[in-house]
Amino acid sequence: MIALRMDDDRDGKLNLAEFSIYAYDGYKSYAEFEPNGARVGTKLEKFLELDVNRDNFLSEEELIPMIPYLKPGELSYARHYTSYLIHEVYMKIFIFL
Ligand SMILES: [Ca+2]
Ligand SMILES: [Ca+2]
Repeated sequence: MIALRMDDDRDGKLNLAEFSIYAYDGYKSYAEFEPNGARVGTKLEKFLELDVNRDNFLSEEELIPMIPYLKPGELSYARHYTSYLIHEVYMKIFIFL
């Protein structure tokens, strides 16, 4: 879904260049207007923060925190989808405990 629109080299993931071009600017312009003003990190800081498995690429799963910034028109959908995924993760954690 989201990654594919931004995935210039079509490897299914975003590298730092693709992230910078397609995701970071949108993130930055929205994040700067957030009322509870979290600090807006640099491209590299944000990229490394999102790259949970440290393979230097962002998968669709790793881009989930960016969805509200990437698709503002679909914010309610994104929120719903994210809370669904969070629920799924909690259920898996619960099962493994
Ligand atoms: Ca790519
Ligand atoms: Ca990664």
